[in-house]
Amino acid sequence: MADTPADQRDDTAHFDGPAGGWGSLEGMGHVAGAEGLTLDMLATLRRQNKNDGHMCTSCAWAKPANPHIVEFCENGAKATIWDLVKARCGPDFMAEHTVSELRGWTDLELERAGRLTHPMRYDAAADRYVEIDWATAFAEIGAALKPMNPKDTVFYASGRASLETSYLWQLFARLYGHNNLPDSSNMCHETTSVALAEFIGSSVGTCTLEDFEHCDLMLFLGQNTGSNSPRFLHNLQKAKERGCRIIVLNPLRETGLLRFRNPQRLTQMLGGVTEIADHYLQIRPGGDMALLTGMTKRVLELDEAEGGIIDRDFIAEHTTGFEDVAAHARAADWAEIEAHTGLARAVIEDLGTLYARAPATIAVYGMGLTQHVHGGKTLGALVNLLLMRGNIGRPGAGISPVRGHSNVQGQRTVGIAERPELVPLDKLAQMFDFDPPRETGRTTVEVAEGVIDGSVRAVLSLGGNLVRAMPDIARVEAAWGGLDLVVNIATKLNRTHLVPGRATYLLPCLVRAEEDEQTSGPQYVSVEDSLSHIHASLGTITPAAPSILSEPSIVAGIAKATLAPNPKVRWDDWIADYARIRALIEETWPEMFRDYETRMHAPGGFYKGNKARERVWKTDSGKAQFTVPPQLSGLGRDLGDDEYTLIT
Ligand SMILES: Nc1nc2c(c(=O)[nH]1)N[C@H]1C(S)=C(S)[C@@H](COP(=O)(O)OP(=O)(O)OC[C@H]3O[C@@H](n4cnc5c(=O)[nH]c(N)nc54)[C@H](O)[C@@H]3O)O[C@H]1N2
Ligand SMILES: Nc1nc2c(c(=O)[nH]1)N[C@H]1C(S)=C(S)[C@@H](COP(=O)(O)OP(=O)(O)OC[C@H]3O[C@@H](n4cnc5c(=O)[nH]c(N)nc54)[C@H](O)[C@@H]3O)O[C@H]1N2
Ligand SMILES: [Mo]
Repeated sequence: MADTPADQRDDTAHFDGPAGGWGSLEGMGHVAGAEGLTLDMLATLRRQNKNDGHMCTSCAWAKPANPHIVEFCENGAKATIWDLVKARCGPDFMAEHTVSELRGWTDLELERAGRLTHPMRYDAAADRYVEIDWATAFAEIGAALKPMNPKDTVFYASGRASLETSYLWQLFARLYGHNNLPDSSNMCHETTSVALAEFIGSSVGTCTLEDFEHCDLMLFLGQNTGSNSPRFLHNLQKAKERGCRIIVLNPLRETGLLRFRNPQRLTQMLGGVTEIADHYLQIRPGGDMALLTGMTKRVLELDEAEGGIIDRDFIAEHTTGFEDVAAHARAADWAEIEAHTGLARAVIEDLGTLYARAPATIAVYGMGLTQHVHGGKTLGALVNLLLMRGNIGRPGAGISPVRGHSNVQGQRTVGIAERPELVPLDKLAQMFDFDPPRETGRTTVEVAEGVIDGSVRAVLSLGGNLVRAMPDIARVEAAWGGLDLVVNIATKLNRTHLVPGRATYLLPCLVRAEEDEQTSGPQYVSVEDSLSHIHASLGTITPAAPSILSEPSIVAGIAKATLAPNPKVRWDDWIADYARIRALIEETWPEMFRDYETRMHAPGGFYKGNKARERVWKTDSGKAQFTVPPQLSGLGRDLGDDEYTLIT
C-alpha cells in the first residue's frame, strides 16, 4: 500500500447485506466513536432536517413535513458528525506540515486533519500555510482583484452554500463585472438544467413527495439511492408496501436498490427487509436511449392492438413532435436495441407492457443518465416515454432528477448561473443602481480550459474541491499554480488547497449545524431541496473556533474590500440580519419567494412552484417537446469489438 500513490489507494470493502440495518448504525457508530461523539452532537442530530433545526448538508433529498424522530440517514449523520469533529486544522497543524508533505496524504487523511480554524495565506518560501487576520486577508484579496479584468476571474460555487450566501455571491460577481459563476451543477445535473428546460420548460423535477405516495410505477435510471440520497429509501419502502412497482436500470447491482432494512423500524432491525426493485436490469452503459426507444416501440404496438394506451388528448393539446418520435421508434431495429442495451427484446417488451399498464409513473434519474456524452438526448427519450401517457403534470406522475449537494438546486434559483438569460439582470440593475455584465460567463469546463490556457487569472471557490472534481485533473492541476489569485472558502482541508497559485488564501467558514451569531442575534439561513421546497435552517452548536466566520460575512468582507462604495449595496446591514438578504431575494423574485420570511418555517418548507406541473409549458413552442433520439447509443458512438466502457 505504501507504494501506491495517495489518490489511488482502495479503502473500500466487499458488502453483501441489505442497505441500512445494523451496518448503517454501525457505520454511524464507527464514525461517531472515531470522531468523539458528544451530547451536543446527539442533540444536534435530533434536530437535523426538522422544523427549526438545521438542514442536512449531505444531499438534497426532500425534508418531509412530518419528519421521523430521527429524520436523517447514515450518510447524513456522518456528514454532520464529520462537520463537527474535534480535530482542528489551524496554524499549529500547518506549522508542522509543509504543503508538499500534505500532498502525499490521502483525501480522507486530509479531511481527518479536522476543521479549518483560522484564515491563512500560503507562504511559498516556507511551503506552509500561515495565519493572517481577517482584515488583512480581505484587504489583500480586494487589492489583488481591483486591478484585474473581472472577465479573467471566476467565482465558483459548490452547491452547499445557503440561498442567502449564494445571492450575495452572484451579486458580488455582477457588481464586480462578470457572469463567471460556474457551479458544481455544471458537472452534475446540467443535463437537467438545460435539456429538461428545453423539453418541458422546467429546469427542475416536477414531482413533490405526495406524488411518491400515489405513483404505481417508478423507473430508476442511473441513480444510486442507497449511497447518495438514502432518506429517499424510506419513500421507496412505503411505495413498495402499497404496491408500487419499481424498475431499476443500472449496469451495477447497487445494494440500496435491491434490499433495504429500515434502521428506524424495530421489526426490520430484527430481521425483515424490503425488496426494493421488482425488476433490476443490468443495462449496458449508455444503453438507456436504446432501451427507452424499445419501450416506446412496445407502447405504440400495444396501443395499436388495444387502443387507449397513448394519451392522445394530452398529446394533441400539450405537445409537439409526437409523430416523428413514433415513426422513429416504429422503425428502430430490435437487434440494434438489444445490442446497445445488452437486454433481450422480450425483457424490454415486458418493461414496455408494465409501463403501458401503470396508471401513474414517475421516472427517477441521476448521474448514470446525466453524465453521458448524450445525456440530454437520453433525457429527451425518457421525456418522450412519459409524455406518451400524459405522465407529467398529474398526481402520482412526473420526472424526478435527484440532485446532489444540499443546495445545488437553490443556488441556481437565486442567480448562480453563468448564463445571464437565467437571471433578472434588469431587476438587479434597478435594485442596486449599476449596469450588470451581459456577456455569458464560463462553465466549469470552460474554467478548466481557461486555467490551462492561462486566460483565467483568479479562482475564488465558495466550497468545493475543484482540482479534484474537474475533468482532466492532471492538466488542470499542473496549470493551477500559474493562477495569480486562489481563494478557497472551506470547512476542511482538501487536495485543491494544496495546489497554490501565486497568492493563495484559505478562509474557514461555519458549517450549517453551527450557530451563526450576528449583531441582530442568531441567524437562520435557507436551502432548496430536490423537490423544490425551500426550508429554514438554524444552527445551534457552538462554532469549532471563535475565529471562524460565516459564509455571508466572508463574501461580504471580500466584496467590500474589492468594490467601490455604492449606497444601494449595504454589506454591513445585510450581514447584521440575514432577513434583509431574504428581503432582497423576495424583491428579485417576488412570485417565487412571496412571504419568504414566514413561509420558510412551514413544516416541509414551501413549494417554489413549477409551471410544468400545472401543464403550462415555458418552452419555445409553448408546448412540451417530443424529441427524436439522434442515435441509439448514449455514448455518442458505437463501440468497436475491441473496446469497452468504464463507468464511475
Ligand atoms: N453522502 C454523500 N451523498 C452525496 C454526495 C456526497 O458527496 N456524499 N454527493 C451528492 C452529489 S453532488 C451527487 S450529484 C449525487 C450523485 O448521486 P447519483 O446520481 O446516484 O450518482 P452516482 O453515484 O454517480 O451513481 C450513478 C449510478 O448510475 C449507474 N450508471 C452508470 N452508467 C449508467 C448507464 O449508462 N445507465 C444507467 N441506467 N445507469 C448507469 C451507476 O452504476 C451508479 O449506480 O450524490 C449526492 N449525494
Ligand atoms: N472524480 C470525480 N469527479 C467528480 C465527481 C465524482 O463522483 N468523481 N462528481 C461530480 C459532481 S456530481 C459534483 S457535484 C462535483 C462536486 O465537486 P465540488 O464542488 O468541488 O465539491 P466537493 O468535492 O463536494 O467539495 C468538498 C469540499 O467543500 C468544502 N465544504 C464542505 N462543506 C462546506 C460548506 O458548508 N461551506 C463551504 N464553503 N465549504 C464546504 C470542504 O472543504 C470539502 O473538502 O464533482 C464532480 N466531479
Ligand atoms: Mo453532484
